[in-house]
Amino acid sequence: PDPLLSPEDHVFRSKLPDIPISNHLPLHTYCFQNLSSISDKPCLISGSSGKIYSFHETHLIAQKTAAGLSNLGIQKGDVIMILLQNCAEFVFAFMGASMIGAVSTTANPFYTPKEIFKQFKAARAKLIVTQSQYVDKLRDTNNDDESFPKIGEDFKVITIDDPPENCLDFSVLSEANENEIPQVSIQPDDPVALPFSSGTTGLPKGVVLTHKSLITSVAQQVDGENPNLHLKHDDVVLCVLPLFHIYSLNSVLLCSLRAGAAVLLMHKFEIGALLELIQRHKVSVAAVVPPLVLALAKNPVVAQFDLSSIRVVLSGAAPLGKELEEALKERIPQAVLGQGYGMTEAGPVLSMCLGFAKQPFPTKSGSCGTVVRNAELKVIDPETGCSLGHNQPGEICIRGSQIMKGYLNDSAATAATIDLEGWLHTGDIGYVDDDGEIFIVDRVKEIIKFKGFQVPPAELESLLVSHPSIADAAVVPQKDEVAGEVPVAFVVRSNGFELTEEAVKEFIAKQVVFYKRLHKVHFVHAIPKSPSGKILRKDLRAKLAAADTQ
Ligand code: 4UU
Repeated sequence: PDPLLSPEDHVFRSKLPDIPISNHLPLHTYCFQNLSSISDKPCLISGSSGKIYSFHETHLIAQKTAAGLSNLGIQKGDVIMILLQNCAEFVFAFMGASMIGAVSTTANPFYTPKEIFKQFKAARAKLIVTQSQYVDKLRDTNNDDESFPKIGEDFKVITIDDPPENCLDFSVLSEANENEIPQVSIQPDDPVALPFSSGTTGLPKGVVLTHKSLITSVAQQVDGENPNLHLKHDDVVLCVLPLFHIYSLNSVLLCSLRAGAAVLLMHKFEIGALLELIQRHKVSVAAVVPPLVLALAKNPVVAQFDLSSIRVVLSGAAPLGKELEEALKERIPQAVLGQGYGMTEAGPVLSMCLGFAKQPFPTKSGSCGTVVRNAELKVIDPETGCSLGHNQPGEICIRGSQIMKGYLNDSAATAATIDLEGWLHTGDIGYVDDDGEIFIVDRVKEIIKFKGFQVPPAELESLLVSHPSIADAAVVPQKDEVAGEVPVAFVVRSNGFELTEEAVKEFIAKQVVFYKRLHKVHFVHAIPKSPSGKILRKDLRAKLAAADTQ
C-alpha cells in the first residue's frame, strides 16, 4: 500500500525521554566503559564455588580469551558456539569473541546431538566451548551422515573442565597473552551474537544481533539519568536463567556489566540452592520466569530463608498471571515486582516495568511494562495492518536500532518479520492502556513456550511426519499450570498402520531436548488446513480448550 495513503500511525513511546546511546562502539568497549571506576568490585560470582572475579579480572580474562581464540585461528566474522550452563567461562568466551569481532552462537547444552549440530551447521561455527560431559554428543558417531565434521579435524572443542580426547583445555584461551589480541576494526553493524529462534513461524533460524543492536537494547534498559532498569554498583543480580537464552544474556549479564553490578552465576535451578545463595550473597535483583515465580510464591521451603535483600523481581519470557504476581508480592513485600517483555528478534527487550526506574512510576499488576525509550511501538489490526489506539488489542510491532539485523541467510523470513518501514512484527497480540502500559493477551504465531523455552511446532511436525507410520501431524500448545504451555500433537496414522500414543511420544523424546517432548497425542483422521495448506492451529487449539472444559 502507498504509505502516503495510509492513515497516520498511532505510535507509542516511553514515558522516559530518549537519551544519547553510544551504539557506535563495539559491545565489549561499551560494557566495560566504566571499568576504571569499578575495577576492584565483584563482577562475577560463581554460585557453586563461591569464586569471585572482579571487573578488572573479568575484563582481563576476556582479553586473554580473545587472544586465545585468535591463536586458534578464529577471525573477525567467524562464529563460535557456546554450549555451556551458566559459568564464568561463558562470559569470558562471549566477551572474548566480541573483542576480536567474532560472533557467539549460544545453545542449550541439554540439546540432543541432532539439535546441536543443526545449529552448529547453520551457524557455520568453527569451534565449540563446552563441558566434558557434553562432548560425547559432539562425536560423529551420533550421526549417520558420513561427511560429518570431526572434533579436532573439522572443528575445535574446548572444555572448561578436564578435556576428553581431541579436546583442548579452556586454559588455552584464558591463559593466552592479552597483548596478542589482533587489531580488528569493528563496525556497529557487525554481528556479535547469533541466538536461534523460530520467530513467528517455521524452524529455528539464526538471529543476527549486532554490536549496535545489543548496545542499544542495554542502554534502553540501564543508561540515562533515569534508567528504566536501575542497577546500582552494590546490586547483586541473580543469574539463574540460562545465558544461552537472550533474556539472561542481555538483561542480566550485559546490563549488569554495563551498570557495574555483580552477577551471581548459578548453573542450574534448584530451589534449595537458589534460596541459600540469595540469602548468602544478598541478591538484590532477581530475573525470573513465571515457573520460578510460582516456586518462590508457593513452595513452603521459601519461608525458611531470608529474602529481605531482594528489591527488584523481573519476570519475563512468558505470561505471568495476576494471581501469581500478587502471591509473590505477599512473600517479598519489600520488592518491586514487574515484567519485561522480550523477543529474541527484537534485541530482545520491547518493554519493561517502569517501577524498576530510578525515579519509578506506578504500575499495574499483569502489565508487561512500557515500551523502552529510543524506540517506537505500535499495535496493528492483524487483518488490515492499520495501527490502533489505546486499549485496542492487535499485533505488537516495534521499531528501533535494537532490533535484529535479520535472520541468518534467510531474507524471506527476514522480510516476513521486518517490514519495509523497519517495523518488526512480533506475532503477539496485546494492547497499550491509557497509562502506556502493555498487556499481552494472545499469540498469533506458532511458537509454544514451555517455561519460557521455545518449542517450535514446525520442528516437531517435521520429525513426526518423518515416521513411516505417520501421514500428517500438527503440534499446538496446551495450557499447563506449571509450564505455562506444553506441546501436544494431532497425528494422522498412515493407512493400515498400528501406532500407539506411547510410541509417538517416545519417537519424539529420543530426538529432542526435554521441554520439546509431547505431552499428549490425539489421533485424528485429518489435520484441518486452509486452502493454501496452512495448518489451522486456531481450530486445533480451540478443540483442546473445549475438551479441557468438559
Ligand atoms: C508474555 O522470551 C524471550 C525474551 C524475553 C525477555 C527478554 C528480556 C524478557 C524480559 C527481558 O528483559 O524471547 P523469545 O524469543 O524466546 O520469545 C519471545 C516470545 C514473545 O514474542 C512472547 O510471545 O515470548 C513471549 N513473551 C512474553 N509473553 C516474552 N516475554 C513475555 C511476557 N509476557 N512478559
